[in-house]
Amino acid sequence: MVSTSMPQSILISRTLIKDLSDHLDQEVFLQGWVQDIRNLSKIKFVLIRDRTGDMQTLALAKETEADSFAAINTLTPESVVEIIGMVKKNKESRWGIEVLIKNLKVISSAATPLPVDNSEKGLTHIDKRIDHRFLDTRNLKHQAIFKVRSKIVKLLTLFFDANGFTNIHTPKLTKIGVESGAELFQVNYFGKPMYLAQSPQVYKQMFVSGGFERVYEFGPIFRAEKSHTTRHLTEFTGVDFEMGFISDYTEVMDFIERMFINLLEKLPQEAGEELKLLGVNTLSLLPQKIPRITLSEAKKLLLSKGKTYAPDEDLDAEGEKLLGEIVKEKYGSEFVFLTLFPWKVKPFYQMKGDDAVNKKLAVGVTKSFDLLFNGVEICSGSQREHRYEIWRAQAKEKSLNPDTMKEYGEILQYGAPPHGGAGFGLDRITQKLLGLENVREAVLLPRDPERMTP
Ligand code: AMO
Repeated sequence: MVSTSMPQSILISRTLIKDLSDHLDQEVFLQGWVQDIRNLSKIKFVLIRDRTGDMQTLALAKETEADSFAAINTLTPESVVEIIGMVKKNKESRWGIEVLIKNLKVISSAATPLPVDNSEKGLTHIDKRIDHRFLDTRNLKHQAIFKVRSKIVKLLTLFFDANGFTNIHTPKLTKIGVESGAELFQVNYFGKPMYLAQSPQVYKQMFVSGGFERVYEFGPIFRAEKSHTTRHLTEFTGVDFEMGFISDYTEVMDFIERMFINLLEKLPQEAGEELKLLGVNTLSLLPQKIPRITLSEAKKLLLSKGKTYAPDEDLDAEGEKLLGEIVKEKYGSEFVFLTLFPWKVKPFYQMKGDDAVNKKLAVGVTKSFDLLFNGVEICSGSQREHRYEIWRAQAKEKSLNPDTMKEYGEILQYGAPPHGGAGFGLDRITQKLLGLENVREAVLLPRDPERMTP
């Protein structure tokens, strides 16, 4: 049943739930969703929610307009309503206040039953929640994840900006893929094959060489990997950056370290309420300095836990997890940089370590690093090979034909400064910062080998 009073928004402007306590004993106009209804004969409680919180409202037979009072009998959870009411003190309510309804109008009635349980218990399985994600994000705790994610983007953007980086947008339909091991999705482009971008690697290097010196991009990345894990997606959001005129790959790590410290420091000011709701204290994660250990040192540490690896092998997920625990114990840090990965496991465009380093480690390595956060790789980067002839030779060594990558090679032929950069998974950063079990919790509409909708 819909009340037939005038559109209320004409009469009085909206008050957000978070501001209600500033309006004690005043009439307010609320708009939101119905979270819960308790229907007693003379008193009816309607829990209402907007983007800023939830609030108890109540209707009394004597004080609420008759048609509004009656409308509550047929009200369904998640319907959109408008309420005009008086803010009253109530020591017993969990907010210390409540709103006494004068008029309630149903704007959009929700069908029943709801496909997901949006109550605080929220027992619906994640797959079903994602099937109906727009309903799931009405749960303020779930919504908080994406509000924090949004602030992470803001803080990273500000940091890049403050450090002289230019934001670029590069094509996601491409002709080549350069990430070894990451498979390509082929697209039929008017009868010709193209691929969904596996990374903006070539383009970010292109525009360092294009005179910008420092560039960054937030964008979708596609990987045709049939991985069924809690950290792999077929489409994820990459945070990529590239910086020119570096003297060494460690300069890239220094930059990332400052970027993370800045992020963890500022996040509580930006998303304090959300972090509280999610029970996360990012300041407790704050590193003074992120330990840096070579991959071969990491393997020695893992040996003590019974994990063995060949010298030119990368760590597996179990090794990364174990290493996360060891690092926490040994260095008191949630983060660790692993450096100098074997040439065999890294893409051809990375600069090789010098002979002295290779000899010391008894295996050819690249000037590369991964950043692990709580035992999960959230970032990888390197210094790139900017010397054209060596770049060609390295491609050939990995059985790639440099002549099929002319646009890439050209970047290095007309004056390319020494440069390096890195790529993060925004989804994994959000997942690990908030201590979420599954990366899908941190992605509004995830894509994996099984999920193509909504
Ligand atoms: P890499 O392939 O290691 O490096 O990817 C960079 C970061 O992206 C994230 N990531 C993923 N997140 C979710 N699902 C996936 N399937 C997935 N694959 C990768 C990880 C990873 O650390 N061009 C280089 C980066 C560079 O050197 O600049 C690259 O793409 O957090």
